[in-house]
Amino acid sequence: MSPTELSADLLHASDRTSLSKDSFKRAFIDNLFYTQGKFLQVATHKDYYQALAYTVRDRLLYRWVSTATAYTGQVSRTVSYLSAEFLMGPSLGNTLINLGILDEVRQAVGELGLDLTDLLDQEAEPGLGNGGLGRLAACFIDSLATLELPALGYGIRYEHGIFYQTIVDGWQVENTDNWLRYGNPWEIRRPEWSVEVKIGGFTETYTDTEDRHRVRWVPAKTVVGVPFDSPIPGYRVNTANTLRLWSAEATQSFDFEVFNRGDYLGAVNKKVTSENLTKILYPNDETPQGKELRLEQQYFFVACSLHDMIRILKGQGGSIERFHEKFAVQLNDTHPAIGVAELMRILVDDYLLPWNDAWSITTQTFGYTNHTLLPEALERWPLDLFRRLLPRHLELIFEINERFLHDVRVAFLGDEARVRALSLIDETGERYVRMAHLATVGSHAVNGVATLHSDLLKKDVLADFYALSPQKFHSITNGVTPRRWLALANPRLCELFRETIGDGWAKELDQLRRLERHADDAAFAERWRAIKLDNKRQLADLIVQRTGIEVDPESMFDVQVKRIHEYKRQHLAVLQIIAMYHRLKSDPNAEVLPRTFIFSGKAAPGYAIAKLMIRLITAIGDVINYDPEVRGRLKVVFMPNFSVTTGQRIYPGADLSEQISLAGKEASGTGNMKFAMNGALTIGTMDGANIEICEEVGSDNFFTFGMTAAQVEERRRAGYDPREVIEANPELHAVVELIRNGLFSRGDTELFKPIIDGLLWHDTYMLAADYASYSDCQLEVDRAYRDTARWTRMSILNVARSGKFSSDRSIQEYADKIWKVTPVSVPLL
Ligand code: T68
Repeated sequence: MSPTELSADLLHASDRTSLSKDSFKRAFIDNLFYTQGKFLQVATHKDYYQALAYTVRDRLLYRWVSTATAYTGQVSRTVSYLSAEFLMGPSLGNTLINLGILDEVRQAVGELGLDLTDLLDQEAEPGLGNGGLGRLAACFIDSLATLELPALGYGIRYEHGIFYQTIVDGWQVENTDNWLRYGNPWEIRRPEWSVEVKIGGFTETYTDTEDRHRVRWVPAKTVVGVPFDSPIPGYRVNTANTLRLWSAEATQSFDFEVFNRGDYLGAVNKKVTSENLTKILYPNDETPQGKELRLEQQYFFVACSLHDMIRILKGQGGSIERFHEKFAVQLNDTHPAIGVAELMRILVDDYLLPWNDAWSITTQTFGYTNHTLLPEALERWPLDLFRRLLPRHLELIFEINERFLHDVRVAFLGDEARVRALSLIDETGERYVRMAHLATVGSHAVNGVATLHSDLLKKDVLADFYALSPQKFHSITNGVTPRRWLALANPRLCELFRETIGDGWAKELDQLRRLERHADDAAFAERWRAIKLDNKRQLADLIVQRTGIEVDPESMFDVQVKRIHEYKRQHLAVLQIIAMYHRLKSDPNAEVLPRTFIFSGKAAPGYAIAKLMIRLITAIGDVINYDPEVRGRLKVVFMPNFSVTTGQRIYPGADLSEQISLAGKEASGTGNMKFAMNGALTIGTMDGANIEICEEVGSDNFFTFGMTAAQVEERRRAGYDPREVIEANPELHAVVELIRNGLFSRGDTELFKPIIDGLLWHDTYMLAADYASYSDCQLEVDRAYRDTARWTRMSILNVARSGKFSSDRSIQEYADKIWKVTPVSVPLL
């Protein structure tokens, strides 16, 4: 028997693989004893969780090893998804869904006297991302595995993820995240595949044995990247792909040379410095520039990952010339764009390939996804910082640039303005490397994340690149995984799906269309409403638990959850809430539709205005929630610490989804999709994927307002004066005055001055211009909500028509248009 057959034989019917309930219970007790060292009677909830996680992981490992074995025997093209962020959320629940054993496990632990929900709540969330971009990476690897596509997710194992947000006296306070405190049962450390990464130093020329001039990089230091692997199971398939996150370690944990000189502290210093590299996740500040450690992080994980791919290629007997045939590498934004220069360095310096061959391999390897239109968010690195860290890469970038600009000059004779605009180096002031240009030039495919976004990329941000190579440009609208965002988050609704249309929808979300024929069925609508009400009750419980604020589940839950940013315009919603409050105060007996406004989201720690926006939300809550005249008809809640876990509890309980960014600013949005598939109706601008959601669900089932991206442009060109608009609108004017005069700051007229001044003097995101339209649209929302039958019908149609927004559809498009990869089905060993 071969070793593989031998272990496969041992695995069959073992307590570590069997999905039967009895076997599962035995394995759970076994893990509790042998990994946690506890008996059932004395164990804590944390112990139970750990034991359960290991028990489930054992069942996964069988699929994981089978997948690795199947891939090793194949030469099929593999996707490498390079992302500085993977916002995975807890693994246990999702794994149970994807393995199809949620109910069985609930029963098994129930028979041991435990409640599965309590145990699921014990898992610390790995918050290794800031928001949409990191969560997209997580949805995408779920879909890659579900579609049985060979894929690896490559990223960074931050010791501290996104900060934990608390609200103190109405202000955001950032607390250090420590997700690894109790260990991580889902990861396996793989020191045998560690990679040495060089940083700093200088370059020198030499003559090789064949008398050719070559360049050599003499680095200043070396760090070791150690991979930690986690399994990513597909939904009800045998495939379990790998998420490989790199952790930085010192080459030697202790510097004996320094020690022997008698410098005891200095001896450990080097180790500490190296390990700082992957200590923290950077928040997405508006200005990403100038953070040396951040560039180091980017290079570190990209270098480790490319090295790892070459190891895999070699392991299969492949030659370096075929690198691009084996790997399709996707750059999730520009954070891994240094990979273009690193692959060139490897091919040209280490493998001595001719430049043109190296360049052809490189461009056939990479694809680049852009996620932002905000010019200030485009990554640029000051040249001297870049040279200090990556001297050889800078030389290569200069060379790439020289050759590229030659092509530009040939394509646009005499157009030196275009040459400057396209250059990889920004020379308008201090010199910078433009990472989006490097990514675009180094990739065979560039894509935006929604139709409008891709169009604007072609028209503005990357217009000159589009003129040069239009065939490179694609549009792939984002999606979200229905496994986490429906099956796991909204079990009640999914039970209704199951009874009505079966459960094929979880793999083929378009099947939700079959719900359409029940949209006018009164009994079905009644159940639909009852489910929403139950979800709202649960959410209300969570709200009182987290904020102390009591809310009425019968009121409309009007929700805006996402990062706090001026362009997302949480403050536009605030102005509208104050107007409603003002109306109610003017006529206390007015017929007002009770609403609960729920906000949640983090502000980047260095983004003062965003933090002040949070303070404004909590401040209006403090006034409105406790005003007896309001009689509880309006409530404003700020839920602290928005995360994947809190999202899972919020989306299913929402009636109204606020997607109110200024048109042309939100690349796509993905929360908008999660709301729609959970039966919330959207009030939104024609921005990002809102446009496509509106198209899919039908404009009768969607509340649109505000200027289009084209109108925004037009208005700006015509000369926009916000004061004019505010003065001409008595309602808006009154609202601004209330804030300005200190109603929400106990008379302090300074506190919210930056927001008010911003509004009056600049209004960069044109709140005033969109205000009236938003306010009218909210009245339309009120009317629709009062007609319960109409609202329910709209809600059902939103869900039924949300199939397009499955990340399975997005990934299929990437596979067909960009990666050219096909599925590999995995037989169990
Ligand atoms: C988001 N971007 C887009 N960036 O804003 C959103 N940035 O419209 C889109 O739906 C989503 O990406 C997915 O495509 C981000 O989330 C970041 O989080 C980020 C992180 C680090 C640096 C810059």
